[in-house]
Amino acid sequence: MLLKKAYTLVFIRTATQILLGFKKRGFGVNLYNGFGGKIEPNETIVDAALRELKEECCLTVRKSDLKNVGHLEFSFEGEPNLMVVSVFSSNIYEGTPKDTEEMSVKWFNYSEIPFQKMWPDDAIWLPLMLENKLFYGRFHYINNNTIGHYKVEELKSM
Ligand code: 6U4
Ligand code: NA
Ligand code: NA
Repeated sequence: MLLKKAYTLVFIRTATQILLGFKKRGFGVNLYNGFGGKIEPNETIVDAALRELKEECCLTVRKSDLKNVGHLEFSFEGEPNLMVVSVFSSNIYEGTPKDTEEMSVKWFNYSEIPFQKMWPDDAIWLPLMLENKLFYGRFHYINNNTIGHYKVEELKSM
């Protein structure tokens, strides 16, 4: 049995661009990603998503504007944990994105997403999100750069 650990991952998007954060420390360091982190005890998934978004890039989103668009699961060779990630997207936000201790923020045109500087699984499921599809993905990593087996599917509902 794998021990499940729950995380959030939030993407802020406009009609033409996506906001990514270049992670300066910790898990996924030196990679661009959405904003998110561990869900704390006594916190709902949505509350955790909004808290991490605020902490990592200083943006505020209303609960009702946050859409759960995907569900991802990651395991790593030789590790007992299953990382379970709820993925959210919003195109309505308040504030101006700011660099923080954890992230340097940057907008990317959809045609210029830096997949070579992101987790390898992103290139597989992120295009579905950009097409406004709902998705499920399960990835097993052999090491931090290499995906072993994986499965991705489009969902009809979350
Ligand atoms: P600390 O450093 O304790 O504050 P915290 O911000 O709670 O950490 P963190 O940053 O370690 O948590 O959470 C990992 C983040 O990386 C989550 O948003 C999920 C995301 N993530 C993990 N594996 C991923 C992967 N393979 N592809 C991806 N995002 C991933 O796109
Ligand atoms: Na984080
Ligand atoms: Na964090």
